[in-house]
Amino acid sequence: MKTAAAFVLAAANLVAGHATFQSFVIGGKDQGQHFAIQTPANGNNPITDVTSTAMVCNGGKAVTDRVEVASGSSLTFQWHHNDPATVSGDNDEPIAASHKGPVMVYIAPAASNGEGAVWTKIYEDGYTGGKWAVDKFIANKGAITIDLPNLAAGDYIIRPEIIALHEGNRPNGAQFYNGCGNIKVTGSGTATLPSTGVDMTKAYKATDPGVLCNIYSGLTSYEIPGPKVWDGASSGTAPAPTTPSKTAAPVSSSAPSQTATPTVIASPSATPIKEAEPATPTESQAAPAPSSGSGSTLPETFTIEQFISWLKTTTSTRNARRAHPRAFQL
Ligand SMILES: [Cu+2]
Repeated sequence: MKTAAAFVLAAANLVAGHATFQSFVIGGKDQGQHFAIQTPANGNNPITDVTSTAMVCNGGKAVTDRVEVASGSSLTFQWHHNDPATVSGDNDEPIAASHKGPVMVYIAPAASNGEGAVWTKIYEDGYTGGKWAVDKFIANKGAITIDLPNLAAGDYIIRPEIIALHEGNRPNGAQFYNGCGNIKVTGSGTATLPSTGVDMTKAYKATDPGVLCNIYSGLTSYEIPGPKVWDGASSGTAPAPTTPSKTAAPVSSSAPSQTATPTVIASPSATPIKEAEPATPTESQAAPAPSSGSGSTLPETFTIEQFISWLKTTTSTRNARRAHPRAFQL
């Protein structure tokens, strides 16, 4: 019974920990919730298949609105855990603290609709000085602020992204969060995007060191996945267009098996998933269960995500001796 109760809490928390991009902030002014933003079809749930079409714009519907922003100026993407954000008492606003990982921003010409090899990375922040980009994101209350390149005036789709690596120690455990919005760049910028960019369904591999990544192993450096940040992205004089940064070798047509069990599961109870935040357990400082080995033990205090990882590491052994081995399959 105890296990079942913990499982329900775990399921609730899985859904509770995520985030979505909800508004632009320009010159300190919020441009309106969902305005010029492709609201994701899948709520705040993560993407775990790096080849999914949701990697492009999170299944959001294209919108015709756009916000105006001057070339080379600062632009902020405001994210929240819930939509709309819970006013108070949400410990996972803007995202669960466990969701450590990098933050990146990509841009594409609006006419492309984001489809194909059209995306250029213009910002990234990974792990520096013992801090993850997500730690700063939380400190900034869900705001990601970048300086736009000195882009030529025109319409663009811009796409902030977070990768949460709290389960990145296992294949297809990393959680991808992205959202797209429309901007109309104004001003006299002259930089034009590289003619070829990356296709977001091919930008990462499940086995990239920055994706299949155990953040609990005392890592001292972190390799941000995907292409390099475009040199034209640095502000100042407009650079000559450069050849697109090389991405990893083309993903073979037989992508790695994506049959791994999905991370997000339906809550077994009928309780509403939103704000079903359990009072316990709190984020502990304890190291999580080891990533490998079926004999792992759960620390005395543990987070829900650690609990889930632990469940997974023990699944195979439990399978061997239980009559209903899939009961706790995540
Ligand atoms: Cu999450």
